[in-house]
Amino acid sequence: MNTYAQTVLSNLEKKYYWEKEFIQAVKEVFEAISYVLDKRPDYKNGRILERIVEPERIISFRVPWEDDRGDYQVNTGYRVEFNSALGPYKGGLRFHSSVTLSILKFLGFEQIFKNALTGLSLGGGKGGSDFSTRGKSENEIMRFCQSFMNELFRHIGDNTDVPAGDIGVGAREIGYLFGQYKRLANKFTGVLTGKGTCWGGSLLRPEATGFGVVYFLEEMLKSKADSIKGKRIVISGFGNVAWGVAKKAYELGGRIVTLSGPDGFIHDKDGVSGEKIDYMLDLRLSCNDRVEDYAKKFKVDFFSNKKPWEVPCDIAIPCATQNEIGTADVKKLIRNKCKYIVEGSNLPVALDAVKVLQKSKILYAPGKASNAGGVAVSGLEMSQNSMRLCWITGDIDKKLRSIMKNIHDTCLNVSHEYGRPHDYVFGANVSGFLKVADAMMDQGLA
Ligand code: NDP
Ligand code: 2IT
Repeated sequence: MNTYAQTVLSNLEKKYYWEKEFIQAVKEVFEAISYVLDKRPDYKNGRILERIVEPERIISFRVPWEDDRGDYQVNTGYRVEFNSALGPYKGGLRFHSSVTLSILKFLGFEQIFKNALTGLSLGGGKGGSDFSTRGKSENEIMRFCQSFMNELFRHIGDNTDVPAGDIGVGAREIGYLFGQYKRLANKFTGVLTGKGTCWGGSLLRPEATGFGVVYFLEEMLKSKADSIKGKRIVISGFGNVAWGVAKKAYELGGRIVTLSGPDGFIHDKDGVSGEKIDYMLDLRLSCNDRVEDYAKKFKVDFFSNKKPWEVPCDIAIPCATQNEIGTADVKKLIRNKCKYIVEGSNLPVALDAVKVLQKSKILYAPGKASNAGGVAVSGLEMSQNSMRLCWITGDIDKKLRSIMKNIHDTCLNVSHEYGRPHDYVFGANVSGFLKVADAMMDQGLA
C-alpha cells in the first residue's frame, strides 16, 4: 500500500478501532487506489484521504415509539452525511437489529464512490436504525417510521440529503416516512426516493438494483463473448435486490437455483420463475424472514442454517448482506467452477476472500459498480421530481441500461489502462475515487 494511504489507515485504525466494517471498506479502497496516489502527490498536500474518511456530519438521535401493548420502546437513529463533493448526500436507510454506526459508516463510504460511478450529481450518505421490522405489526412499523422522521426531517431536503430504502426499508416504510415528513415540513418535495409511483416515485425504482446487477453481468459476459442463457445462478437473500435479480435473470434465460434467508437456503433445481418470483414479495412483506416457507410452498429442498455457495453454479450473486462470503466459500465456488461473482449486496465478500478471488480466474464485480442501478434510478427519480414529470418505464429502463454499461466500460477501461485487465475492483475504486478527489480539490479546503 502507498505510504500516505498506509499512514492515514493506521491512524484511522487507532482512532476507530471498534469500527471493523468501516475500516474494512476503507482498506479495500486504499489498496486499490495506491497506484494512483503514487502518481498524485497533490492529493497528499490537499489531505484528501484524511478528509475523505471523515464524514462531513453524523447525526445520531433517540427514536421512542409505542408498541401495540402500550409499552414504550426506544431505538437509535442515525444519518451519516458523508460527502457532498458531487451533489446532495444520497443513500439508503437500513432498519435492522444489527445496525451500528460502523455499518452505516462503511455503507456511506461505499456510497460515495458508487454514486460517483453513476455519473449523476449525487453525494454519499447512509442512515438507519437498530430497529427490526421482524415480528412487528403494520401499526408498529408506521409509528416507528413517524418517530424516526420526527427528528430526521430537520436534516434532510431535496437539495441537501435525500434518503431511500435499504435492508428493512422498502416502499411501505418510505410511504410512512414521507407522510410524516410532509406533515412536519409542509412541503411535497422529492426528499425521499423509492416513493409510490402514484405519488412521485419513479417507475422501475423497485426493480432497479436487481435489474442493474443483471445488466452489469450481461456486459461482463459480453466481454468474454459469453451469454446468460442457460446459466445456473446461485443467489443469496430473498429481499428487494434478490427479487429484481431473479426477475431479470429469468427473463433473459438464466436459471436462479437458490434463495437464502437468515434461516438457511432453498435449492430449486427447476429455477425460480413465474409465481415463485411474485411469492418473494410476500415473503419480504411477511416480516418473519423464513425462506423455509418457500421450500414448503413449492416443495423444494431446504438447508437449515447453511449458505448457498456450496451449490454448483456458473454465476454467484450475493444479495443479502455484508461479509456473507468468506474464504472457505470462495474456495468452494472456485472448486465448483463458478465463473462470475457479481455483488448485489454491499461488501458481501470479506477482505481476505477478495484477495483469493482476485488471484483466481473468476470475474468479480464489486457492489459499488454492479449494484449502482438502484441509486442511479433514485437519481432519475430526483430529476423527475424536480421537473414534476413522470417518465415511462421504457425510457427509464433504457437510461438504466446505459448507466450500467457506462459503469462497466469505465471500470474495464481503467483496469486495462493501468495494466490490471478485468480487475473490476481496481477499475471501480480508481475511477470513483478520482472523480470525488478531483471535485474536492476543486472546491478547496472543505
Ligand atoms: P431487503 O430488506 O429487501 O432484503 C434483505 C433480506 O435479506 C432481509 O429480509 C434480511 O432478513 C435478509 N438477510 C439479512 N441477513 C441475511 C443473511 N445473512 N442471509 C440471508 N438473508 C439475510 O433488503 P435489500 O434487498 O434492499 O438489500 C439487500 C442488500 O443489497 C443489502 O446489502 C443492501 O445494502 C444492498 N443494496 C440495496 C439496494 C436497494 O436499492 N434496496 C441498492 C444497492 C444495494 P433479516 O432482516 O431477517 O436478517
Ligand atoms: O446501497 C444502495 O445503493 C441503496 N441502498 C440505494 C440508495 C438510494 O439512494 O437509492
